[in-house]
Amino acid sequence: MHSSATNRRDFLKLASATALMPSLKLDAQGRAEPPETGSQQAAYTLHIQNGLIEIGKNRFVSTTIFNGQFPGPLLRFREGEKTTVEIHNDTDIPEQLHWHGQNVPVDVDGAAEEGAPFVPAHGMRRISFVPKPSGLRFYHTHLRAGGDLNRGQYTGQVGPVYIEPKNHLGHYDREVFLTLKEFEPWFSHGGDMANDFLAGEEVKELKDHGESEMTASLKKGMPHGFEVNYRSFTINGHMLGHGEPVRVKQGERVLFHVLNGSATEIRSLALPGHTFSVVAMDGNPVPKPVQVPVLWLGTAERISAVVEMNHPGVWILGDTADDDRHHGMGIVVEYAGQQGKPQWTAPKPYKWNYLHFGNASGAASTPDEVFEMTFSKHNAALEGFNQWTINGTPFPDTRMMAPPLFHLKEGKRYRIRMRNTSDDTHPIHLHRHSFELTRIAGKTTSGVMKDVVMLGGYQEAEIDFVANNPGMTLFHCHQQLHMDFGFMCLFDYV
Ligand SMILES: [Cu+2]
Repeated sequence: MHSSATNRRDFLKLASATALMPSLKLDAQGRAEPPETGSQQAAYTLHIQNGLIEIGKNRFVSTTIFNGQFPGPLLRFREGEKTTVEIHNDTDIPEQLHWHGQNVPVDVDGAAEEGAPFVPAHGMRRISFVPKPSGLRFYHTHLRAGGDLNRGQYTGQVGPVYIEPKNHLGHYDREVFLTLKEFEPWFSHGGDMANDFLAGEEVKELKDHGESEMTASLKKGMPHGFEVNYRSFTINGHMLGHGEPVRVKQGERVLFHVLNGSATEIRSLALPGHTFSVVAMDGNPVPKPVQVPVLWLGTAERISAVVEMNHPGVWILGDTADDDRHHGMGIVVEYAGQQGKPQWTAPKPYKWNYLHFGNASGAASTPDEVFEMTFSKHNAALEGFNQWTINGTPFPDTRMMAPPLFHLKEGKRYRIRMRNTSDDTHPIHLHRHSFELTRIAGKTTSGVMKDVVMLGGYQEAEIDFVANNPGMTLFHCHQQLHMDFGFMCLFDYV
């Protein structure tokens, strides 16, 4: 699971990496310990550095990581208690560290598009903030990678954050954190990503529009725009069969905190003979913690789910995509006293539907204003890369701030009505605010609070948020290729 102390020592020897900072205390599993309350010092020190990680036996990946390990150390905060973090950048490239899913000020948030300062190359930033809301969050780089697969979230710059809630997520015996991540990316024309797993109907008008534009482009002899593929797939930095198994006992209730740390991929997870009781999405408790056979997570989504260990054996907790699982996307779950080869059984096809977790009756509160947004793809328009637009406007491919497309007034409630004229699924993300799902797969809902939501190909969805955190606010698709090639816009407070 977590990189063991031995692996970490080996790594340090191999890579001659900077020593871990003394203020970062690690437990036996390589996780950082919770900060001391009231400490004037930095609770955590993070080092962005180039290094090697051993994802399989004698198989090392060279990438950019935090503190010599992948995933970065689990940072535990207490909701509402001010904390200080030092971010050192030991690389040659100015970096951004984004606190994903937290309602923090712009200068802490870590997105240059909003105006947050960079962590200078070979420099340091010391930031203080009040962690919130509670639950599973994460930190990751927020650099544009463009066509450079050694930058941005194609690297190993991902680590989990857990903000201790005032009320715990029901009854469980212990927590297991799982970070899903691919390595060794390459480009090809077109991809093979699952696209039929989300509940909801395609909207004919959106499909006609998207398909006619694609047909015109292909007729002109343009190939499909570039997509990213990966050679290796990992959970907690280890390919299936290479890390420590998750060791469980019969009757235990294990709370899995799953983070999709991918740059571009949608992931699924199943555990043969078991079901997941989803208690929180993106760290926020859901109104209805229903049981599901498969978890689906778009890029940057998180799910906290309890699994009752009532089916003894040695199992693969793995991706339902055979090819990705065969290339490492899985982890062994081993019951005490059981042995043998880890077993996999494919689950029945299952449609992922956010509606299951929300309040069925009663729509959400009425918004003060509705923003209409149409997302479009222009096939291979930017030197072979697809260009993305919001209402016809692509975000400029520079680090400069663009003029805000939408304006907010503090305290008002806004609805974003999203329409997708492309065949791709988009994990849509709003910075520094949480939003409520209000219309999904053609039905109204309420009560599910998130910061990333998947919008299916040619589908529509609506999300609401309250403008409660003044400052420039970035909205984008979290698929790195999409955000890097135009799929972003800014909101400002007026
Ligand atoms: Cu997208």
